[in-house]
Amino acid sequence: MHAALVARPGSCIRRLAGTRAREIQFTRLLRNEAVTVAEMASHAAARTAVRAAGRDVVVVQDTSELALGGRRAKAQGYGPIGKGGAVRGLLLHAALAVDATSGGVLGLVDAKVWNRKGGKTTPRRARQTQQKESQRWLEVASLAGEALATANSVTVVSDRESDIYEHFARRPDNVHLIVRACQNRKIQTEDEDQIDLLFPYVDGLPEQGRLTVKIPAAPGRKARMTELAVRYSRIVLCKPRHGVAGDLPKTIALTMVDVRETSNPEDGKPIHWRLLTTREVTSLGEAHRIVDLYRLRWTIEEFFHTLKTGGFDIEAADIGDPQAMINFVAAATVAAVTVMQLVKARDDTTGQRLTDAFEPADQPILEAVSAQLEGKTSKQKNPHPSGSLAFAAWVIARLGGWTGYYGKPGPQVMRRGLEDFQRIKYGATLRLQHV
Ligand SMILES: [Mn+2]
Repeated sequence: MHAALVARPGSCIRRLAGTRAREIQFTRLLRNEAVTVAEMASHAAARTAVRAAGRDVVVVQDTSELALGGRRAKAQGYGPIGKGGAVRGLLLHAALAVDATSGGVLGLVDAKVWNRKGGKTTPRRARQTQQKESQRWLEVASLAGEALATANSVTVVSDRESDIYEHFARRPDNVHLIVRACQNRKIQTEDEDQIDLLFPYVDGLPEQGRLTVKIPAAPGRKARMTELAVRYSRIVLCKPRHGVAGDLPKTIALTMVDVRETSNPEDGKPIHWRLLTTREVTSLGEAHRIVDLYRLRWTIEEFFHTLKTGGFDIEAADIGDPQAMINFVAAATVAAVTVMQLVKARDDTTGQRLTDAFEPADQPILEAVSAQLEGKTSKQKNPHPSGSLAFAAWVIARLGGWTGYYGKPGPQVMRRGLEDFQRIKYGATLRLQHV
């Protein structure tokens, strides 16, 4: 199934399966209870853990809504996503491990795919759903602590949705957090009896320095170099009065790093990030590091882009059975991580090793394929050192139809090439077994 997904993930399931009979077979496979999202995710996480050993790792996590339709999707049993409930679909929460030094993607840490209960949602029901769903942030932190236990350090990074008191209170000892704050929480100041509010307190601090950073391009925004004014301070959060478990500590000591753009950009709003972190910050350099680690969160946005419009077109998969679609999304998630690694490795800027995305046993096969591709066009040599991920990206891109002359291979090409490689690998494995 994984091979078929890499082959034609962007097509509807009927085209994917080929015929009506195969479609039924395929849907049955996806419905098969033995294929679970949890199993696919934990299998991928085990491979990621090997790659993460001894490194400083950032785990970026976020949720994405998969819009699958309106009335028809509702009739098929898809729950509401977004506001208003007219759009139906699934939710995907994904967490990726990234090398904190190079920014290279190391693999999937966790993936959850779920379907919200449909029907009219009362405010009470909506609140319960929200509370249950908010556990996803905490679960990634706890999973990252276990699965990546051999990493040199683990920092879990997430956006404003994850600004949850419990998230900070329950983080594992070996996991640091960087969370963009959205709640103007009560904080304790030097005078223990005096309670202040977080945002006005930080706004009132003197500027402690400036940083120049590159803001990546986004829909409706060009990439730009910009200057950020920096403020940081140790702060003590007070436990919220309502809606938190009784066993949580009354206060949590954290650091806030506040950065804001000093000029107005041509397009969009100026940046203002209030970052809460469990890491200590005592200098401008350390504050800079927190901002850099937070900026790696961008990787998860790129990943969702690959999964949606950029390569896999997952929202166009026409699968009527929500359970089958959940499994389909999970399998595509696993495949899309590899595709993204290859796209990012094509210019060899991340300096990643081949084993960051492939099994060690894949290397001789990739080398053999590379030699064959080079032989056909003498002008075209694989310019990258053997054993580098860039070397593998060159091979996979050529297999995917990239000529090597024009443009750069994107996710579509890598996806096709990876499918071809899996076929070659399967053939090679068969031959080895029969000698
Ligand atoms: Mn988010």
